Amino acid sequence: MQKTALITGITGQDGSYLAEHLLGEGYTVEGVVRAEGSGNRSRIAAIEDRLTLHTADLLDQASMARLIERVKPHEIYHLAAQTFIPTSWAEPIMTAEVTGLATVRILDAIREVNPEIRFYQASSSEVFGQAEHSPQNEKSAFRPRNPYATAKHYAHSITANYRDYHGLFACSGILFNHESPRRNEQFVTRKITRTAAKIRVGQANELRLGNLLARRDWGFAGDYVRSMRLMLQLPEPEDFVIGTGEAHSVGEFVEAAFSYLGLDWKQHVVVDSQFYRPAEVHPLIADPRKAHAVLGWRPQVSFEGLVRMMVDADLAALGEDGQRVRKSLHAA
Ligand code: NDP
Ligand code: GDR
Repeated sequence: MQKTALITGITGQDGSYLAEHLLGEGYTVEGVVRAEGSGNRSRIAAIEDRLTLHTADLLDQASMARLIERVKPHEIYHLAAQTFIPTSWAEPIMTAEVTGLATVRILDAIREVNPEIRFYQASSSEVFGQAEHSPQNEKSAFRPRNPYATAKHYAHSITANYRDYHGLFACSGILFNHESPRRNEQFVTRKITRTAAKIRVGQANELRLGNLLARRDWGFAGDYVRSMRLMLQLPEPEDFVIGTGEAHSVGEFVEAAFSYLGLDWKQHVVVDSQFYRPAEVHPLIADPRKAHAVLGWRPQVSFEGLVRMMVDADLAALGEDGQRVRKSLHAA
């Protein structure tokens, strides 16, 4: 039977990788886009002719219910959210609506229209926040430290409520940071690789960053979307922690990117207090053993491999100069 998947947030980093993955698995893939969105469909441009896109408002439950009724998906992957933590301080109520409450609207629409639909919630390691212990697993306490994390905490809990009370097949994937050449430039990894590539070809000279000691468990987005589909194929719905189990500092990411390009980062990186977080989270490191054992999921791209992939893509986007540097790195 050919399955139909409906993806919210299909224009984002994960949405685009997930759509490609599901198409490869033989799914019919449909996506929800917003009328007044960024309008940036570049991440799905290569596959857009194989997708059906629908305009709907995530905050309007009736419009979501009508859409679900029309599309008749077997699986819904709810990835749309306001995802940048500093924005969640500037716009906490919008973040609560989009990142938090949209989830219950979709769950309730599923309950009304067809409770057999399987639902994936994009939960986040940010729910652990001020974690007491590292690494974190599915049983670790939630101590969200910012409005984004608090909204994700609500969305995570309401997903479990609809599973336990209404019997829906609803899972949360608690994903740790995952990056790619499609990562938005405001996130630190892409900011580093893009600026380092520009410095290498002489289009920039300086990279301004916040806390170089902040640590994250960074993986490759293309690896992580595979876990989403696997969760929805289980006999019973369960939540999973997804990450590499390995943490690196922002400084280590900088060092890896600059040294790959043959640059000395100390000559270019400026620490700027405007990029510091007042409520930094404690070391967030995944304990993904349950995902290994139950899903058979493991990441394939290493930390070094991820940094190089992102630097290579940023070089390639810089025209002839960038492509020349890229070739020289690969010839070396
Ligand atoms: P992106 O920021 O790349 O994509 C976000 C998506 O949400 C885009 O498609 C965007 O649409 C859409 N969106 C944003 N605001 C709205 C809105 N008001 N109404 C409708 N759609 C909206 O995020 P990622 O792909 O990186 O993340 C996917 C999900 O996974 C998110 O829920 C995120 O919180 C979660 N997550 C991500 C992690 C990561 O490290 N990447 C880690 C843990 C969780 P548009 O293109 O129109 O702006
Ligand atoms: P994060 O990602 O907040 O973990 O959220 P981000 O890349 O923004 O920050 C990671 C760490 O880097 C430090 N940092 C900087 N961050 C940014 N953005 N810019 C800087 O200049 C800079 N300098 C240092 C930050 O302080 C932080 O410690 C991402 C998002 O994808 C969320 O949606 C997701 O839920 C979590 O990952 C898991």
